[in-house]
Amino acid sequence: MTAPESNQSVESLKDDIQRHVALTLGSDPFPPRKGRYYLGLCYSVRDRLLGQWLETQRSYYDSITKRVYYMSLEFLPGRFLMNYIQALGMEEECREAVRDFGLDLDELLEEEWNPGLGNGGLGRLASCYMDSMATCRIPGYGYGILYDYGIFYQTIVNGYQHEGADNWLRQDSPWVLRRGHFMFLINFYGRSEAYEDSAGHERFRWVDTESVMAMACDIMVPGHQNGHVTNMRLWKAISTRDFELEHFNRGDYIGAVQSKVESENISKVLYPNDTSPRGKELRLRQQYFFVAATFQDILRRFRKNNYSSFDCFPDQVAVQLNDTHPAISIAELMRILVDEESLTWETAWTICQKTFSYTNHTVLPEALETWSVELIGRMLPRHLQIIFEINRRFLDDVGKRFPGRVDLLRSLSLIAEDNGKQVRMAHLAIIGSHTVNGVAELHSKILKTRLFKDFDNLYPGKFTNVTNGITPRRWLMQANPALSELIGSVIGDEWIHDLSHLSELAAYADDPEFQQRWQEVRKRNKKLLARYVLRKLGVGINPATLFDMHIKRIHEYKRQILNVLHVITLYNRIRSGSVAHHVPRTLFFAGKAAPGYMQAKLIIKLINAVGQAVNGDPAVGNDLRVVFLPNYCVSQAEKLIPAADLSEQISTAGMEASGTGNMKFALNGALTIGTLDGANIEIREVVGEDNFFLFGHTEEDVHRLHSGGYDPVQIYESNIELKKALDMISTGFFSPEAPGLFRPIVDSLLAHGDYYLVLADYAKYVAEQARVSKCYEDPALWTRMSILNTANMGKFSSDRSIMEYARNIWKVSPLT
Ligand code: B1H
Ligand code: IMP
Repeated sequence: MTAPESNQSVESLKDDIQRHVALTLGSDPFPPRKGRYYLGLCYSVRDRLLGQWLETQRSYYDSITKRVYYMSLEFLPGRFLMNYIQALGMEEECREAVRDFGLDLDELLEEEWNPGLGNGGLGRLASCYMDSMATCRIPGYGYGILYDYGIFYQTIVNGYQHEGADNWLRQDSPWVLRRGHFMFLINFYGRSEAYEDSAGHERFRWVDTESVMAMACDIMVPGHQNGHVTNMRLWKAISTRDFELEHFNRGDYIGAVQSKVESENISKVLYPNDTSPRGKELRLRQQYFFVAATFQDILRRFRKNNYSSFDCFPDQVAVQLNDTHPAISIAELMRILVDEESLTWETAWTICQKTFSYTNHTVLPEALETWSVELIGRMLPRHLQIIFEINRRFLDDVGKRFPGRVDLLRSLSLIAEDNGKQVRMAHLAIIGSHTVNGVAELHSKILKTRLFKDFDNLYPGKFTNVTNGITPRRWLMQANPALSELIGSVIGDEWIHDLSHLSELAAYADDPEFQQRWQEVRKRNKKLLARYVLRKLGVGINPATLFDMHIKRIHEYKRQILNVLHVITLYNRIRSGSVAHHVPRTLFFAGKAAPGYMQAKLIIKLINAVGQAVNGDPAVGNDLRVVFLPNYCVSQAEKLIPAADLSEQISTAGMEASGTGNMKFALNGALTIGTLDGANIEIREVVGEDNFFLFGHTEEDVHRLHSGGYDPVQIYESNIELKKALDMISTGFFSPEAPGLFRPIVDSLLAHGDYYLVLADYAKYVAEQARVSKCYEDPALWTRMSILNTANMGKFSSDRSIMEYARNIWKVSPLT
């Protein structure tokens, strides 16, 4: 069903675009208008992929293959149009076709809204993995929720973050295929009722429930020029007819419509990951809604193969839990197998454990999910019973293996008792899975030796590591066409599906001619970004300065504040003339703060306030500039990263599980200044110590300092530059209209113990930044380091990660 060659010619593409403008959109094709022709192009490209999608889905059935279900409450796919065009290999045709209409492809691409169905790294990782599953031909699906409102739209007003609603579906998306005929019934609330079956056994059923329908909405995810198109199925909540009828029959028309609207709220909005979503009833409803719909779909497919028993279920189905957000799946599959399919508990449990695997993405205690027993009992009464039974059997077993160890029972139990009874979702996920993985070597080690030490003792071999990766298609080929072309001109294009080929670039690291071309590309990217910043912010920046970027969610552990202290230090040095000459820098900050995270929002205000002071000070001139780009998203990252000289990866050691932004920068030839945290460690290993700016306390140091004896005030008192910077913040230098405005930031560092060890790392950070400036002054050295970064990043392709999951965890092979 692949479109015949002739179809892809420019002329037929043009015909298709105009046909869609006229017959799909009902618009006059003349004169050609950007918005309409953008959609005409979308539909024309979509047509060309749909055949491949159908064929791929059919091939899963024909080959009776094991399928992978990647369950994630978040996806951040970024814009689709260019991704589809490049997957089909029709970029040149598209450029020419729209040019013939007097339009520019790059401008049309900007018409597309970013689907913000995720918070940050975890959601973007899920999308990189979808891309790699398609490119590696792993038979799999992504499952999630089609939120009407994605992550909020950020604007900066008077230096403060403002949150706006991201109504991305207002205009319908050409990429979302709504399957209106494809709905599943999802139940909530009610009660669990005991009854006796015909054989006289006690059994349970879930009755008196409220229900809502889940409608399937599909988005295609194509592999790179391989004809394989994977499906991402996102559920949308639709009210049930029964629900409405009940009210209508009572003559309550408005009540009927209102409850319809309320039941559809389930898929209305993505939760921002702040203020631990703990206790938020709607969030648990979202989780179960998506889990229950997904399992009905999984079982529908499984049943199509007419298996005589469920024993072979794990040979057909692998389910990956992207963090604990879908962990209620374990209780749901048990409920289906025991209550509906009448399997014994033991058989059902074996099937569960063979089916699930769980990826942990964080060790921060406030981010580990728990749900109150009260809430689960009310919303999912049968599931709570099942969780209690899983726990009873589990603790029984532990008790037999370790008699007398009450402490162990307490630490391993699914139920935490200290803060009212809470279900620990990570414990459920660990017990119900065959494999648990962390997302970078250090993170996986912390899981085994600290966070889940007792589980690791109990289940040797269950814990493992799969270091995260990123897709080279979006993060090099699409985001950085100029560098891709330069790379292609010397080593060919094989890196696009085998990133290890980049190592061939190392041979050119010292070649003056290649170095010059490398510099030209980087300069060009920086100019493009300067133009974008001018357009967006009205701020002029100089592309000849060192572009220093800190772009990620705003969080205290990511230590934007450490960077700000360095900026203030540079500012003071420039003002006092205490440096002989300064290497001019432009600091880029971008990222969203969770709406309920006050300290993070104050950090945004501080960055902007420091920017205002620095940028407006004539004594500084061009030597230092600070810009905060509002509304960081995938498309903005694609513009920023290829223009970066320096990548800031400065989290407190042990706190950033992996990071993936760090990989995107290094792949594009930026150098990293970073701590020994998350994947930084592995990046440094491959790019080489000499090509990485390292500073800061190690994870073990952090652990030791947290155990006692750390005194930030003493550091403050003994470091003149640090003291000055902090005093300026606390006494209102950057907020003359409200001198105490930033006091909470300084208090967290001095009065409240500096949990993130900002002061402990300050001096080493500033010293390492001086080394950065020195290296930057030697273009041949810097360029060599930059080339070697790109050349050595092959390991961090998400293709490598996905093949590790496939081989070691899912036990699936690529389709041939
Ligand atoms: C990561 C999250 C996360 N870890 C809770 N945990 C959420 C937790 O909405 N919530 O409730 C949402 C997201 N996200 C990130 O995962 C890590 O911080 C990164 O270090 C890591 O690179 C990324 C992907 O593994
Ligand atoms: P699903 O994965 O069951 O939702 O099916 C997706 C697509 O796969 C369908 O639209 C069909 O094109 C194809 N398909 C579904 N069932 C079968 C089958 O039994 N044999 C071959 N192809 C199928």
